[in-house]
Amino acid sequence: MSDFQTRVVATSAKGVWCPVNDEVIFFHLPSKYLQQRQYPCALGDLVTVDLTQSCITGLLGRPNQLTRKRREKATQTVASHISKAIICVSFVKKKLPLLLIDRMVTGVMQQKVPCELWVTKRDTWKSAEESLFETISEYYTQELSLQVRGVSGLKPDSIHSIFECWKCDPKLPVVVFLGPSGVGKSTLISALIGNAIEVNSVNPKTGKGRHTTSQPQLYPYNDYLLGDCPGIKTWFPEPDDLFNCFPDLVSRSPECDLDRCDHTPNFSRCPISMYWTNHSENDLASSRYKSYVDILTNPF
Ligand SMILES: Nc1nc2c(ncn2[C@@H]2O[C@H](COP(=O)(O)OP(=O)(O)OP(=O)(O)O)[C@@H](O)[C@H]2O)c(=O)[nH]1
Ligand SMILES: [Mg+2]
Repeated sequence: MSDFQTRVVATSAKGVWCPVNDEVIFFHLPSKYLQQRQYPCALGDLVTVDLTQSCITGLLGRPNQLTRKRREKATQTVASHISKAIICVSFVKKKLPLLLIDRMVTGVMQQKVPCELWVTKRDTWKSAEESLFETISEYYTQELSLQVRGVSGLKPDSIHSIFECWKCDPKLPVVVFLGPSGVGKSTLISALIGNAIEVNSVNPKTGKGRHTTSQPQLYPYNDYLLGDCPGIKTWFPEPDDLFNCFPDLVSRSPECDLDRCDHTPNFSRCPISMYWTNHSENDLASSRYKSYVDILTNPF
């Protein structure tokens, strides 16, 4: 029987699930990949499958993809055919994880995947959270042209209306939700598709989630495919030419003409590192410089 073309809608360690007619069927990965501990398929991939052997036979070209480096594990392709990556974060003890935001936003932007930052659980915010959100939203929107939204999974109408303003490119139907465990990724997707996906309460002491979603999965929503992913702790952007990925710092910093300088405090004569080390204001630009240094000094 000839190969059948379909799309990967869920992944696990041993294989993938793909729709065939009205059913979603499991397909094994060829054993060479399992032996090499390589994982060739990602959410959203178009693949060919052998229906009689229940096996993947080929992977079609990806118009785009999002990859994530992982400690002591092979780099993972999170998804392909992506129109948007939604980076989700929430307040923990009235604070936002600025370092994680910078790591994720930088990493995703470096891969030229369009992204937005969604700060979740808006129904729980008090005036302190609203005001911090305003400050952060203004900065990231102006400096990085990043769309920042405050959202609540308990208010489905407001999330539907976000999607109504977008135009779906049929070649890039995937909208992938990324972020730490417990921020409400599955709850947002449930609110959109109108079906309950399993969720769990966050730990009341640490504010951390319980890694409820363990397998990446796509859910159809209008013309889109919404990608629910397991929670992540961090993201590792590429260190090459990293300073230029922080245009807000570039525009605020003095010139540096030192040879092979990375503008971190490791280069004590660097005018840029001197400028930020002596910068007394505890503002978002300082926090962004700290994120920049953290990414370079903890690349993996
Ligand atoms: N008040 C409120 N609670 C929410 C909201 N979104 C999610 N929650 C709660 O936060 C907890 C975690 O939500 P999930 O949707 O499971 O979070 P997740 O990001 O999918 O977590 P992982 O699957 O572990 O990565 C659950 O108890 C949800 O009910 C929201 O908008 N408002
Ligand atoms: Mg989840």
